[in-house]
Amino acid sequence: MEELLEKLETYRREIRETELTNPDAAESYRIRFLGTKGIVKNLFHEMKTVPAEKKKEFGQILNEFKLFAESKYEEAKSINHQPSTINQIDWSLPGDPIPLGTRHPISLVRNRIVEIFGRLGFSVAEGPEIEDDWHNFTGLNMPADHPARDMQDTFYIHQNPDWLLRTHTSSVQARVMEKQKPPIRIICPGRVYRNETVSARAHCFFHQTEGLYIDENVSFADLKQTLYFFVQEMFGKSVKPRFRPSYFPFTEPSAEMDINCLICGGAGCNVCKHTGWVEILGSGMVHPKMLQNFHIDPNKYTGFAFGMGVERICQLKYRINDLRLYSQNDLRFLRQFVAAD
Ligand code: 2NL
Repeated sequence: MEELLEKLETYRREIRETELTNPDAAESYRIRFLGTKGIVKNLFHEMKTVPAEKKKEFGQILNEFKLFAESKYEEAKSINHQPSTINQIDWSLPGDPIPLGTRHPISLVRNRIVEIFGRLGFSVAEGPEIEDDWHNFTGLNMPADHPARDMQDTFYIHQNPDWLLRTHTSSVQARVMEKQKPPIRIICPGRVYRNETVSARAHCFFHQTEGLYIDENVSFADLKQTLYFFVQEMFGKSVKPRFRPSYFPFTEPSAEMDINCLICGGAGCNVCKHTGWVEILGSGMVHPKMLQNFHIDPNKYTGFAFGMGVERICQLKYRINDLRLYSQNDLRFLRQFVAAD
């Protein structure tokens, strides 16, 4: 009995003096003291040698010793837990890359158009893609027998023959003229729909940006200078623009603007159809009938308007030869584009 108590005291000292600062030390300690063949188990076996009248007292002492040995181990486990994980992490490793997307080329070009006209005081106006006949056609001087209204060209909504998918963003300008008095200086970027068979050159939806400027004394000179400024900012100062007379139902007079072909530099290619020139937008002075339709006095106000296809500008800027690429979501295509400036 005396001998056993002495042994216990030695073990207590050993436990107090053991430092369990790493998982390996804690594990050897556990095996030595708390394992199935460990010291605690052996001491309980030695109960057999203790005289019957001392068994109760010694049992208590042994139980206390067992708790003491266990608490040392539990404490070591909780302290070691965190440091051991920290030691396993290599903090010098670079982090996982967060994949960054890129802007769609149509968005890049649209944003650039908006930014350039923004510097001239144009603000962005938006409107619905499902339109009614008045805002898309009739109000815009396109009467019932106009060829663009043909079922072949326009997507109509089954439930109501007055509803359709807008064929141009002029409908947005119509909505602004309806609500706002001049001066009006807006740019309308948006998606438009036409009933076309999809090919490299045609798509059933594409993107337009139209502009409208109505105020007193707005002249054709303002129109030309605004659009010259735009192409120079878009394609660089060396771009060569030219105007050609044209016809649109919403404008009179009307003009189309060409620039020298940036794909072949004038040598002749498919994009410019071997002429050296590519058409980039349509424009003109707002037709007085349109102003009247929206209760704007044509004797007091004049205006100019223009419209361009974003895909076409994009084609010239980034040399994209197939319209279908814009909507196929092929990452090999989409990852190539960064804002030019
Ligand atoms: C083109 C031609 C054009 C307009 C769009 C317009 C809109 C209103 C009033 C007057 Cl509300 N004009 N828009 C005018 C001339 C041409 O677009 O070829 N676009 C791709």
